[in-house]
Amino acid sequence: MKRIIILGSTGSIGKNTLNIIRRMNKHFQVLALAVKNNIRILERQIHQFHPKYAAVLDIESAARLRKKVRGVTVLEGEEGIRSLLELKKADLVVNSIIGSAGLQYTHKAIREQLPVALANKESLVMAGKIIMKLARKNKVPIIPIDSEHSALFHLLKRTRPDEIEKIILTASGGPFLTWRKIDLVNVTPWDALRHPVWRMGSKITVDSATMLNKGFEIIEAHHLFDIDFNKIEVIIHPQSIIHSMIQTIDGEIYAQLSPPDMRFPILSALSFPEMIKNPLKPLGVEKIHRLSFQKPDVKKFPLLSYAYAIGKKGGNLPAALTVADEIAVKLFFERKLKFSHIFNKIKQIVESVKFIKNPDIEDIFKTERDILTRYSYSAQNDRGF
Ligand code: MN3
Repeated sequence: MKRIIILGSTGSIGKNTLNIIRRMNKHFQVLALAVKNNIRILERQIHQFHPKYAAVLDIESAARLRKKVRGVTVLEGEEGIRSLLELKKADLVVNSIIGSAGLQYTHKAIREQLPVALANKESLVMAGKIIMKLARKNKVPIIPIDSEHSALFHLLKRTRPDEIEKIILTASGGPFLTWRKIDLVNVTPWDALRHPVWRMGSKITVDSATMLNKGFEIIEAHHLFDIDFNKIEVIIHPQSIIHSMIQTIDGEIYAQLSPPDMRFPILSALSFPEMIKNPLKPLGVEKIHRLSFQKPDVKKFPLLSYAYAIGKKGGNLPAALTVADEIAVKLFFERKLKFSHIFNKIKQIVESVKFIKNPDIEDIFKTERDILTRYSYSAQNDRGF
């Protein structure tokens, strides 16, 4: 029986994780749940899963929850969430917090030698070098939940690093794949939120529309698998059936296929290093009539090549890119920034940051704080989970 802590349990990945745990309660047990402020859903989750601990980032919401639930210790604030990661009984933490707010908890979990099932890609985008080095030193596995990286994690198990010619990250292309560049100027948040294949949170859906999500995933893959940027390729695959591929030096290509349902990579992360029989219906290959692929249009989606460039420069710039995107997406939702101006806004913010070549974790947090302060963006209220 694995005892699991879920950070961000009321978000899309958090709910899918609980869905899997409910179906597989012989294997998994919820030890603690943490949320930003959605205590209405958290209360239901507490009644259903009986965790020993809960943590709520928002202090007033934590106080309200305490009056409503019994038999569960309710902690509060960032400190409260961090203290969950010190629980000696925990076997795994699922970090599904949204955005840069998730980094500190990934870092803390690894310091506490707690294995991490990582849905918060920002942790690796912002501080991949630091996180991976610490994980190696503390012998802590980081198991990706992001579907492409989950695919690669399994595909790469059977090969040596020198056998890899390249890895091929698939991308759905998002809602604007077939739109003309000129029509992207007047895109509304509503247009951007209509993702054709995946049902996800709103931030990642917009990132998918700009394709910066794929840019982040390139940086994530670079750190997670210690693979050169030049060996990472992106291919558009609108059906999202193949979640990624690897090409070995002998010219073979290996692919991983499953339905576009996050519960598949979640189950595989929860059960690692074991493999457990999946209660969900697997892909019926006989029902697939078409798998198509095309090269991404980097003119239409400039953030994709920009993310490559920022990833290669490294240092504190990928962290700046992450935070700049959070600000730009927020402005877009507030209708203060046009969709077609997201790229320039992000570029402008990243270029204003002082470059640090070999940052430590404090430099990363400082880079983040500096940008947020400049845009008077409140970390407590606006971000995460
Ligand atoms: Mn993905």
